[in-house]
Amino acid sequence: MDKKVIYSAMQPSGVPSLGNYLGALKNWKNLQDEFNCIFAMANMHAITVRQDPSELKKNTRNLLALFLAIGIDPKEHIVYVQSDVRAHAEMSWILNCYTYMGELQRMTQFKDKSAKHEDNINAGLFTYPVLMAADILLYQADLVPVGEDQRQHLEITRDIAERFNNIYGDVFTIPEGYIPKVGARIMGLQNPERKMSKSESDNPNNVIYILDDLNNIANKIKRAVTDSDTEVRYGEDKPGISNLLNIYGAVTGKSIEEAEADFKGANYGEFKKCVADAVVEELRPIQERFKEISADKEYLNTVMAEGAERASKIADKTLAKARKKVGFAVR
Ligand code: AQP
Repeated sequence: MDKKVIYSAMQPSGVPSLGNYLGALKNWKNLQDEFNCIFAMANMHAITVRQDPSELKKNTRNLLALFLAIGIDPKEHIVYVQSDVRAHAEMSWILNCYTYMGELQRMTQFKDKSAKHEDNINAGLFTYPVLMAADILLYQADLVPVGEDQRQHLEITRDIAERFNNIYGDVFTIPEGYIPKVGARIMGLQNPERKMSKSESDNPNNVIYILDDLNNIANKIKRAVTDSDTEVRYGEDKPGISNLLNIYGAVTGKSIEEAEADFKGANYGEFKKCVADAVVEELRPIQERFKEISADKEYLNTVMAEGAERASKIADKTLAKARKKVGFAVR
């Protein structure tokens, strides 16, 4: 029987954060045996926020090297740069015409990002979820492994696909979300009320970037805000400690209850040291492999070219189907 298809993407809008890693990348790696995977560097999404062109190029290559460093196998699976596959832009336009303004106005990411980038509330930021729907639907994905913050975008993807299928018959597979139990929403270390984001630059101590110096990572964790209590316990009244428990659980593969049990009677200093050690040991081999892979420019070029070709073949097939349905000429 054919394996099911997994699709996921990440924006090269900076160095991925520990949130991106625990909410998405770590799971991508583990899903490779069971599924046919397609992973993208979503640079078309990244330009919804102003990017420096040479930085964007560099971040895109680094993101590819990171995908490979965490263990994504580009021979077995497809890894590509979004803008290398033209079908995304075209499908996105078609789907825009099957998406309502009211639906897009409800998206919390649009509200958050427009508040953050008041000087550049562009139409791309507003229609971001439609491009994301095009990404997923072009590859007839069964499952989409994402963090909690993308749940709403996944729901709108399903709504758009169902609407289109209801009019034209079965064009798109309706995708399911695949959101991890632990690690789906990693919060800032200094502000555990807000999610950790790779593009946040105001307070570097709030975010762990997965290519940060390892000593620096340990120090950021040791400086993370906690509370005036002494108990290592998960709870709404303890956002800082809960976030660290979540990080520890996601890194070690333990449930929150198991993580709490590990620190029964421990003080905050001991607890933070264990969390820091676990994160550092998780990231150390990834950083080492990243250094090797990112130095091999020719290899990265080959992976990108092959990925673009393989992804285009699948995407073009779905695009042709949709074009025919809406009454465009089949090329
Ligand atoms: N804090 C988080 N905890 C768990 N998962 C997270 N993800 C993002 N932040 C967290 C997951 O990472 C994947 C890739 O995200 P993205 O690059 O497409 O965009 P994003 O969700 O907007 O991530 P950032 O880091 O906040 O990027 P910027 O700062 O550029 O907007 C997704 O699966 C996401 O759920």
